[in-house]
Amino acid sequence: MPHSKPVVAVIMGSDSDFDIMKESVKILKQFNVPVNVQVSSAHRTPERTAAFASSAREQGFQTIIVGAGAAAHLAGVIAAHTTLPVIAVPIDATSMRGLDALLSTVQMPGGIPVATMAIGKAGAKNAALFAVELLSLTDSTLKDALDRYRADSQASVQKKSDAIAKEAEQI
Ligand code: RP5
Repeated sequence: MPHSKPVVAVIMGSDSDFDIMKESVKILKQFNVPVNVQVSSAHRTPERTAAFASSAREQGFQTIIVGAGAAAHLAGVIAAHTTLPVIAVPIDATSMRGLDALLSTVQMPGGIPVATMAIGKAGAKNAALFAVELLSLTDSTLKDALDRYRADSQASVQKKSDAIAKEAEQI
């Protein structure tokens, strides 16, 4: 599976975004979803960005995750060139701590949707889980894997709760 054709692209505006966007890559790899990772900027490499987005469906991609900080127009630009689902992660890259990227990304005018996640690592993780959820609509193996992921997450909360209850008894 890791050698199959990528179905999800993770695009970021700068290599400085990778520390956050690797959270998306980790989740996609955990679910054995073939992923293509690229740096492409809406303002520094506009032609490259448009060329990728315009041909993404043809290339076999089913969804695109986009991370960008500052005046973050990358997800909107990519969405303008494709009708594939675009999932965005606003990144904390300036003194505005990601609020600039969040507002630039989430406030898309009607007609060109961008599904915007939370700022930072939680958003990058959820972007990948959301992509897996989309893929699971037509892939029952991924649906089963998501069910297992949720069950594991519930079990880990139960474990933490038991540990805290035990610690509280000692106070
Ligand atoms: C955005 O500007 C990038 O997505 C990044 O978050 C931010 C800063 O980029 P660098 O100056 O670190 O390349 O375009």
